[in-house]
Amino acid sequence: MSDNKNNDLIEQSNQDTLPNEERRKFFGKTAAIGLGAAVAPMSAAMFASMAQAKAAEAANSPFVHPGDLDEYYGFWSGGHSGEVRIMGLPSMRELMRIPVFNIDSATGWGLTNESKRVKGDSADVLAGDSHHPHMSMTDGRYNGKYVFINDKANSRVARIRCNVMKTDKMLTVPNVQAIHGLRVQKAPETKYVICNGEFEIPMDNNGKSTLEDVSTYRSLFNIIDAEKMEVAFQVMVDGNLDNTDADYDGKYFASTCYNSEMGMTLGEMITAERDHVVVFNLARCEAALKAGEFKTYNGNDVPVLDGRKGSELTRYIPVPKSPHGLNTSSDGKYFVANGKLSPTVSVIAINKLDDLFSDKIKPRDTIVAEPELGLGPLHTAFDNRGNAYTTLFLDSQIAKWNVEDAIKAYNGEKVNYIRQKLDVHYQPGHNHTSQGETRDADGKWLVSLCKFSKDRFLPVGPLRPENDQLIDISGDEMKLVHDGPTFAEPHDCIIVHRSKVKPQKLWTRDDPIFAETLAMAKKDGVDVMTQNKVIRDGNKVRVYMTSVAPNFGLTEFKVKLGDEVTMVVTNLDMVEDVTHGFCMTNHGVQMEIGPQATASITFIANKPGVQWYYCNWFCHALHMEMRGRMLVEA
Ligand code: CUK
Ligand code: CUA
Repeated sequence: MSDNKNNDLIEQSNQDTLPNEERRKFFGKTAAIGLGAAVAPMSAAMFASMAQAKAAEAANSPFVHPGDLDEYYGFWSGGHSGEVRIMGLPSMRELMRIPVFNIDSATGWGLTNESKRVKGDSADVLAGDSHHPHMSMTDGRYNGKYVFINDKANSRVARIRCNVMKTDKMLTVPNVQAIHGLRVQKAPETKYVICNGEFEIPMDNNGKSTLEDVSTYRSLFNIIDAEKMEVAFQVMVDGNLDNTDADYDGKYFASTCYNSEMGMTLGEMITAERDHVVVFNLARCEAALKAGEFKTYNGNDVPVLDGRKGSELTRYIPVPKSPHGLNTSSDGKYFVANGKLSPTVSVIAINKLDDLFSDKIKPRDTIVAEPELGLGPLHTAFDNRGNAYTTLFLDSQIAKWNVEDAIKAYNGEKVNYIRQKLDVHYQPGHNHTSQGETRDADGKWLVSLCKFSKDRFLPVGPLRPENDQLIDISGDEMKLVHDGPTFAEPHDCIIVHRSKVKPQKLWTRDDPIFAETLAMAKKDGVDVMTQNKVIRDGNKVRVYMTSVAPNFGLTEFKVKLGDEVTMVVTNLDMVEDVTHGFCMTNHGVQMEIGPQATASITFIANKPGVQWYYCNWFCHALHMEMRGRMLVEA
């Protein structure tokens, strides 16, 4: 174990002992006193707990005992729940939910003014379908800054800021429908987020096209500036686009296409024996953009490059049949396209792509292996020992295979590249290895996200949970060690070592998420940290209120029937884990106010009389008493 890890453990253990310390103050009168300096000395129990955790890591044990901390953060998509979840691995405990494209009554996500600002032009869209969470990287390694996620349902991309684990940017991508595959540029850093428009639509989708003539229908590859969260440019392709990934050199992106036929019905979409992988040449795309070689559509100014067949920006590599997942091997050598309707995966050598783009070789010459693995290969993950793990949806198995042996077999040598097939329960979609999409792949854990659980859990009615299974891959054999029920629908996940992620314990007062709210307060001449004030501005009323467990700064205020009321609540508590809530009864108004945060929510006071408001996050022994009255004068 490196010193680095050791320090990390000590820090985490310190964190672990703080709650007791706080609880004492919490029930006293000193809740508002900061605890920043309170670092408990190491106790014998803590050393014992650390030793236990170290032993567990060494033996790759899935057991994380009460009071111990997980070694990895997992970021799970919530599928059509629209959210992202943070898991602890190997315990598989759900640690937190991050609302993104959904609305959430606990935190007020989608209800508060701050979250509506983040959602921007889609603030009124209340649903979403999140698939692919991926963390920003530097030099092919997670950098702990952001997690990006797509919304297939509403063609959006969102960004989660990992220091607070909240969604901080959201973007509706124009000119496309159904943003599906999403990954990040791995190196030299995540300048771009890459994502695919899956459904083909008329390029100018203005109601003048027909259902019969599909000649103007296109799919676009999207390159998004990761810092600005704006579309940098789009690339028009032949066929549609499904999943995508990037190389480790910052040169190429690759996407699968399952509908090269441009069929509009299922039957039409699966006629061809081969579809393709499109490879995008980033330098050439950027040069074309600079040279102004683009068009715009639908009345917006997003540049669209032409990357259809014959273009210098792309190459099309034929692969069998309706491929789905696209995964870059963690050694940076290969793109692997998963055959779905073919029992094979196609292994593309990334070091042959330069020759492909200079036309020295033909597209199929980049294929160095096409191992047959089983029925319904969807996604592939990698360890640090040259092995790949492919989900077989129809066979309900994970196939472990060796990449170099598969290449030998493709070259006619008699070698068995299959290492093991493990039954999973049931019908796996994505899988992911610990840090397996980065240079830090460590070959310890594999998660299989199974779409069906059937008989694996107590029955809970016609709707069943899915089954996220944890598999120990540290030895020669894969071993299934845990079944974990999950709610719809973790399509994809990533497993990030905890040393990469450093979340804050309190909000900082200069956080951009509530900067605009503070600017409004400043305009109203209110210092939200010290003042409680009701400001009337025509029929708009702004109520500024502090909260310190167990008190709101105002226990009563008056408005008039029909007023538009904005509540601005600031949590002055400096104590970790003391979150307050604000709920106006009978108004559908709820929100979270984290320690040192300001949050706001706006509603119409359309019910005359006395309306109680209360704190709805349990914060104190006198939490029930943390309430006040709004009088709505008729
Ligand atoms: S997709 Cu769901 S199993 Cu959206 Cu990545 Cu393959
Ligand atoms: Cu404040 Cu409950």
